[in-house]
Amino acid sequence: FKEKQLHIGAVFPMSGDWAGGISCRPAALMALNDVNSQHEILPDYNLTMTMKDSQCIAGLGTRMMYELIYTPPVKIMFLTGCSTVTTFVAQAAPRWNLIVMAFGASSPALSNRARFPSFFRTHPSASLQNPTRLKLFKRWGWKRVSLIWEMEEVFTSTIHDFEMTAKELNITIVKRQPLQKHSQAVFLALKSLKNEGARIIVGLFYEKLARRVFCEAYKLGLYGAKVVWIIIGWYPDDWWKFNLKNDEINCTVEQMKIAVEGHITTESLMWNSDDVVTLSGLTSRKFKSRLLDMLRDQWRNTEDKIPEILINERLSQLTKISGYAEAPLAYDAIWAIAIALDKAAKRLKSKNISLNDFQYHTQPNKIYEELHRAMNETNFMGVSTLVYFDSSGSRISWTRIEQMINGSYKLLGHHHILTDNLTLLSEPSWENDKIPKDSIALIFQR
Ligand code: ABU
Repeated sequence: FKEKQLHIGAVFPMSGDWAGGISCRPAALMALNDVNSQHEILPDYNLTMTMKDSQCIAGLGTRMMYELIYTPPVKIMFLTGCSTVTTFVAQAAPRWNLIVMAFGASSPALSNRARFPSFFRTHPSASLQNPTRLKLFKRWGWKRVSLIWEMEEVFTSTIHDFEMTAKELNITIVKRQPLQKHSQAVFLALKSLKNEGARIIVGLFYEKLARRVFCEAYKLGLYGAKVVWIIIGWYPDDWWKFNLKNDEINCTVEQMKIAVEGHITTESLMWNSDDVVTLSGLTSRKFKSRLLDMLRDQWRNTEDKIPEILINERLSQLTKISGYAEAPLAYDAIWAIAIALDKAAKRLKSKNISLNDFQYHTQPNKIYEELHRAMNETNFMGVSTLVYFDSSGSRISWTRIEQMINGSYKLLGHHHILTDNLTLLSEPSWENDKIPKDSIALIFQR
């Protein structure tokens, strides 16, 4: 029995552009339960989490943050997901001496320590994908690429990072195309890409807009043997089939399947190998089976009763559930918070300060300072591999490369940016067995 209470505030995106909270919330709850039922870390404190849904909307998420701050009890740290929300929460948090930990925020902008001094994340920055993309382009002989991205800071900052590195490698940007959400804007943007002769296209957008993009690409014929799309790899499997009717995407599943065929994805590797025993004692295999139980409970207890047969169907295809890929990051985020709290508690004890003395407005704030220091010292084996933070509060990881073949993702290989080690298990399948060209071939006539 742990006598004292410590509270953290959490904002999960349960719907919207990235509904990762669906899998990440149960993963965080599982971690909370595991932390509270052992006695080495935080022996005197029971950790509780007050949760809100941000719907991955910046304004709503910020309101949730205020509600959590101004409704007792005092929260000592914050947990967030979704870059658009996290950016606002993490920028404001230092005003209340709050450290923010994100399990699902990939925006490279968040690595700016001057703007986000109290921010840490278990989710790697999306800028990690750029060296991998460029490595692949070199391998396939592509020197002319086009860029299209949703106008959110998470993507704008990734594109900015891409362009800086691409420039050093003498890669020419054929077309830069920012993208608004509505269908007419998507149509015009893609038409303009097509008119410029775009062949190799890096596309960065949330899943919902991705469906619109590929539907318009189908209508305009911007797909097939001569066009290669390189997009984000963290969408759930089958993302291109979801919600077509509800979101008024005027393409059939068959048309979408044709449009997405052959695209390449890159994404951070977020799962440890099956049998590695982690700090919590869990292996990834065990974590997965417990997550499955948690998800089952979550769906059994929803207000609108979900039939058991549907629950079983969903659980038989975990990789199609939003946030499944990132669930280990949420589990490890809670452990990182608990370890930092424990370390800070021990150091503060010698100064006669308890974590329960934490206040939002004391300056200087010894508890905040010790917590920040402890966060910087994080180093443990988690279900998402080794957890430690660089000087910007982010993580480095392997990148996984996949290709969509006949409606399913096929693993092509991995890349590590620090060692520049690219291991390809197989080359992509190209139509006609030829690597597509990066530009329209010039035909000289006599
Ligand atoms: N892997 C999910 C990242 C979501 C986001 O950055 O908003």
